Amino acid sequence: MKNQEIAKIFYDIARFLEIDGVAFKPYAYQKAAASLEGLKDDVAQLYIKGGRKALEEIPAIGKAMSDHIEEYLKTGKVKFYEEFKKSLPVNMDELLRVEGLGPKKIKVLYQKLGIKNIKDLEKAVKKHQIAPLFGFGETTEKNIIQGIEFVKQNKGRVLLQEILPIAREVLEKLENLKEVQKASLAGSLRRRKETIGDVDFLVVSSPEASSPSAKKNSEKVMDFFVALPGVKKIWGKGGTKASVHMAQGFDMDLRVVPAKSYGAALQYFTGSQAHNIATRKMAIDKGLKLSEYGVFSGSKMIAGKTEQEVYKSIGLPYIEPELREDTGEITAALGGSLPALIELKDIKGDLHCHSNWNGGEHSIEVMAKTAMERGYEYIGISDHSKTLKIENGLNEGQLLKQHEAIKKINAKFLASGQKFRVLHGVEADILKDGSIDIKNEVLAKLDYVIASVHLNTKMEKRQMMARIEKAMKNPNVDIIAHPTGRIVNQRDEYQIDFDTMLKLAKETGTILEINSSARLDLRDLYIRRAKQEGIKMIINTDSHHKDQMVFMEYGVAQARRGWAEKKDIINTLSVEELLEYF
Ligand code: DGT
Ligand code: CA
Ligand code: CA
Ligand code: ZN
Repeated sequence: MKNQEIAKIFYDIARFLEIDGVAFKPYAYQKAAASLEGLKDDVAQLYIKGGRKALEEIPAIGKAMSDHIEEYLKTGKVKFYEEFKKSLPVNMDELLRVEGLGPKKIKVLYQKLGIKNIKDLEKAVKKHQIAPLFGFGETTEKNIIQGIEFVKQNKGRVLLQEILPIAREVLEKLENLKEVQKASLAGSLRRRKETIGDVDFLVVSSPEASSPSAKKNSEKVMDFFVALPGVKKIWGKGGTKASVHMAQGFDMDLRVVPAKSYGAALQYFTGSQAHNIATRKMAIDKGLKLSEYGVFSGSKMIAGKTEQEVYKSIGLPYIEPELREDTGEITAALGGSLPALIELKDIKGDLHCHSNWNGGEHSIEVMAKTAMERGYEYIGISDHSKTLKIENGLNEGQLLKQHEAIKKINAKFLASGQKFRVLHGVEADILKDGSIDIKNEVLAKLDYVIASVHLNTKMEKRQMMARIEKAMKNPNVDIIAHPTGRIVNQRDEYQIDFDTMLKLAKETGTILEINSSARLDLRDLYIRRAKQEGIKMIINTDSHHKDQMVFMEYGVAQARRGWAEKKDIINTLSVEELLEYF
């Protein structure tokens, strides 16, 4: 599909326009790009069938955008875009990964110092050439140095959200092969780590691997695997092991194991390595040997078929993959105090959703319908507030109007005998001084209030904590969204002191959000500490499009990695309980 390619071009054009200081237009391109990304149909097909008219019917696509799309479909290029690129021939994607650098600064760096990529940037930093530039200074240079470090550390690891859907598709294809009896994800993906080095699959081929024809079957699986669409390079292919490089930029490993060893192999290849070392040691202490082939007492195999059986044989209950990091799960397992982890089905609603009243894509009704289809009992609409101009944030008057609109929608649900409820919230900005950008009398009318830091994020720790303290102490504020500001693979957290944040949350009864988007904020270790302190959390998706509500799964996975149980997460409550809580 060409949709993604064109969306990427639109995003890039938006950046170029931003650099040139063009008003409004960048936003139009961003909206068009997002619309293409969310589109189920292939634009090329739409164009073939319906021509220009069909293109202009795509949401957020006007005349100019249709011109670009048509040109791209015909020539593979967009001239408007090519000219921008010529004027600024830098690796924009790479440089933008450096926190502290925006498109405008990148242009200055190119014009003044000829910087085209991170390598050039590093050289310039070493020579201390950045700080003296107009508009940069010592602080910016320091931020850039940190930003480069961050990019380097995270190199090559792909976001869970990006990779899991692709891996699942492959898994399904494997499962559908008649030569495959059983298949599973393994490795960090099964543990749902927030970033993934490579994808690991484990397969039992049918019939039994010990029968004479088994080898052939496992070879067929190998052949299929290395011929999957998207495979760009084959690192290796043997009788039971294959490894490939995908066009999307990551590797995938596949192993075929005999059914009698499946549990042991799954345990081994799920990892983590640290967890494996700990379990192997437990086996040794019992006079046993644990390997990817099974659990052995001398030469006798005593377990291996299932993971349950493997754990049991070394004296442990089953341990959920998300816990397998050797961070106390073995001790907890031995003491019978493993957490009963929260599950996706426990979630009764999503309270951080945006509508087209602000920068979201869909009406409140469409978002509500999507939530119902997910089996939720409620959805919370929390549009941005006026400070966030890029999102068309709402002011007091608009919020009050929205309140009436939501009342009407709820009246309709009630009239049709449906239990479903739309709750009205807001995602209000925490200003530099910690005050909320919406008047308290309006906040008080809403069902709940989310407060977040979006702007002025480069503050000293003490200032930032004072800012957050003031926000939490506002009696109208119920939830702090994405509390630390980090974005996986993109941005480190703000200068915060998490202990203080927990203390304040406890004092004020403020709920901390686990944001399911690429932020995955809170991160797992913070979730665990919040839980230990008895702080309540909420798992939200921050959806700006109805299709993003499926991201709930990732927030839940993150919560599980943080040992969270149902009782720790408030959107497992019924709507009545929840409203009472607020
Ligand atoms: P990744 O791919 O970097 O996100 O992380 P993993 O955990 O998926 O690591 P990977 O793909 O290298 O290996 C998959 C699992 O196989 C790993 O979690 C544990 C196991 N494993 C691999 N190599 C070793 C090893 O040298 N020792 C032990 N104990 N286990 C290993
Ligand atoms: Ca892996
Ligand atoms: Ca691997
Ligand atoms: Zn939001």
